[in-house]
Amino acid sequence: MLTHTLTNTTQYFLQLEENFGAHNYHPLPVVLEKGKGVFVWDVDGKKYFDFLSGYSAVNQGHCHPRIINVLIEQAQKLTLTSRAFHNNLLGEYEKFIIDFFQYDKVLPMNTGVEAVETAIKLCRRWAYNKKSIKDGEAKIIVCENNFHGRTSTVISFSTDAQSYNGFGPYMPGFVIIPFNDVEALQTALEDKNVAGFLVEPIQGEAGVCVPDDDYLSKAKQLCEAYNVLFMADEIQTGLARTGKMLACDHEDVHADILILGKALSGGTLPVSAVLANDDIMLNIKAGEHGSTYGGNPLACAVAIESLKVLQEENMADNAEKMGALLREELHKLQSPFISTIRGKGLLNAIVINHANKDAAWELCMSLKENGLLAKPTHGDKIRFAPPLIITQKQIMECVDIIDDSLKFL
Ligand code: IF1
Repeated sequence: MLTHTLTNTTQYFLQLEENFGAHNYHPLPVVLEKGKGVFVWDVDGKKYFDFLSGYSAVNQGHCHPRIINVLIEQAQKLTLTSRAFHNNLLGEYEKFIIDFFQYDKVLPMNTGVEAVETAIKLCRRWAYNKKSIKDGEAKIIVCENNFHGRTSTVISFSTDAQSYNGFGPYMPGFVIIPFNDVEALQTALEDKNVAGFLVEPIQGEAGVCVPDDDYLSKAKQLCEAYNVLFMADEIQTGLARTGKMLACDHEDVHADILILGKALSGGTLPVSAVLANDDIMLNIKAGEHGSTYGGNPLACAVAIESLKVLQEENMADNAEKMGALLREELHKLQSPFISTIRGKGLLNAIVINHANKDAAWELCMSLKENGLLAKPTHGDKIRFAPPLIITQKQIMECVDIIDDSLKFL
């Protein structure tokens, strides 16, 4: 095992957070102050590959020059109007994003979980207006081991004890079924009060669980047959991360409600969105839903540029190719400590198999020493999700770092 000594500068910043911030996270002991592309630098000037990418918010790479330029220019002009007045970017953004993803309408929000909340409200409202489910009785089907965010409604259907326990009372109206189980979905759909099915195309927090190749298309067909809305939470899987613009694109599935966040702003601002066709979206009327910052001109300008950058720089293709290379090279290491290597595009995870139950954390500490940042989840899994602009040469360099670091386990 490597011994990990922290510099005084690093310790100073760790101590500040320890003393003055809530203790709701357990980060790696590294303090970053700069980012560019696939790299970040800590307060001592040490350089790292970023293999987390802000949980996939920084798909375009840190401080992408085009996105930052638009951010700066718009910030000097107009940043917020609220929705009490119009602004000259909202409509342009709305038109751009609905053309981009082929929907009739978009509803702009800020954080990912707000977009999930919006989708839930929209789905229920649609069910009462269009499906004549009795008011207050709509149900939404969700999957075990889901992660959709942290509001009190959304954690009400979490099966993760850390997210759920001790935060009740909980919101009713959710039915939990196993992920990647079409039969369980069909059984659940028999309930006439079901309005929607909310699913992550690949379960991120669960440890990058990739479902069967036809799971999403079968689930979508079933939802259609039962007149139930298929809602895709592509907050993490979306925006080129898995090798297509959307993870649903791998199966040519067009969700009834599409939920986006994270990389919609290239890691600069909280920008999220819910997309749907008129038959669904127009059930919410003026004054019934919204947000102070939702659709602000700064967010609109940044979101347009963030999507353009993904498309014009072919980041989905690169994610597909570099992801395949990364998994192939990781397999070649034949490490006895890696029991599983899985993922799609550049959304990947390895599962650590070691007598020491802290091995995944120890490995991340060694990776950090060797210049690569990754974070363990659920004890034994480590996510490998670099920015989508990573090159072949850099992937090979990173695999060498991983190989070296495994020797310290
Ligand atoms: C944290 C994980 C990632 C998400 C999906 C909605 C949201 C998220 C599919 C909410 C957010 C985050 C939040 C972050 C950890 C993280 C995460 F480890 F939990 F699974 F990305 F991998 N739907 N995911 O993944 O979006 O409101 O946060 O903008 O610390 O909670 P948000």
